Amino acid sequence: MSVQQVDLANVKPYGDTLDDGMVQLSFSLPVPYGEEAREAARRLVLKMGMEEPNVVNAMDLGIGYTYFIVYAKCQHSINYNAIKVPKVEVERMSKEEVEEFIEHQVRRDVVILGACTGSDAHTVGIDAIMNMKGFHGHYGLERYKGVQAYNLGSQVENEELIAKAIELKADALLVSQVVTQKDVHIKNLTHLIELLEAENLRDRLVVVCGGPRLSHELAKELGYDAGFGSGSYAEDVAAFVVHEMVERKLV
Ligand code: B12
Repeated sequence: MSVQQVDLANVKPYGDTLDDGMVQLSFSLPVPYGEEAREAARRLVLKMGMEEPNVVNAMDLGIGYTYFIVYAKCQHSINYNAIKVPKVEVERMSKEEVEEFIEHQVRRDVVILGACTGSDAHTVGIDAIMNMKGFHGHYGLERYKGVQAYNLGSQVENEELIAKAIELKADALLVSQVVTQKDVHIKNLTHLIELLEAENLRDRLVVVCGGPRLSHELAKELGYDAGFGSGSYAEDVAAFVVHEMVERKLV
């Protein structure tokens, strides 16, 4: 069987055969379940510029709402070759390599404070990075030799995080933001940087944020040293923090 060559300058969605454009969409409409609802979904997908919409599932959500799954054909393609995504540029290191780096390059314990800040109550992300047991088989920072890791939990006010950073002489702050409704994360993350600047602490700390809807690009825009999204592990952020400390002579 010969494998068809992919044209990376014109990449299209793939369902059955290469370049067939097949996509699956799911959405809800505030209309009662029925044939008119299915037709409304079909027409909406056509308006999105898709071709051959096929409403494969419609589900009554009650109180006049319907949920749909629609298959359709996308006509657009993208030039994959032209994509440049700003990423944290640091060589990947294992836990043991980070520990060795700390021993030989930092030569003292690294104090890292983490919290999910503001009204955000999602602890699982910051726990995945910090807690001893870690996530997906990747141990968290609490288990690292040479790292003093303090996980303050969730709903931590920025002022409280800064007070702890001063008390514990932190080297790095790890801020988790999971809720992004009404851009609450932007306001909260910006507020922290403003407070750090007002306290003359910004330059003395490595400040990193993370969460499923955060990118490195957004983090940099907001004044952070780095941003980590879904699928990050403790060693990713640890490698960044220790390299940054050495580079900025914070050791
Ligand atoms: C569990 C959960 C909850 C639990 C949280 C329990 C707890 N102790 O954490 C409870 C029930 C409390 C909850 C409440 C709410 N939730 Co909720 N929740 C979830 C859910 C199902 C899973 C989140 C999770 O645990 N993911 C697993 C972790 C491991 O992934 P992660 O957070 O992405 O973390 C990884 C990376 O992002 C990164 N990372 C994260 N933080 C950091 C920080 C740093 C420094 C670094 C380096 C990396 C990093 O590393 C982690 C590991 O790779 C998501 C939906 C989903 N499937 O994602 C909704 C979700 C996050 N919740 C949502 C909402 C809206 C809410 C509520 C507002 C609902 C409500 N109306 O009350 C409340 C908010 C309460 C509050 N004040 O914050 C929305 C957020 C939408 C948005 N865009 O803002 C989601 C996406 C659900 C949805 N589809 O609507 N929720």
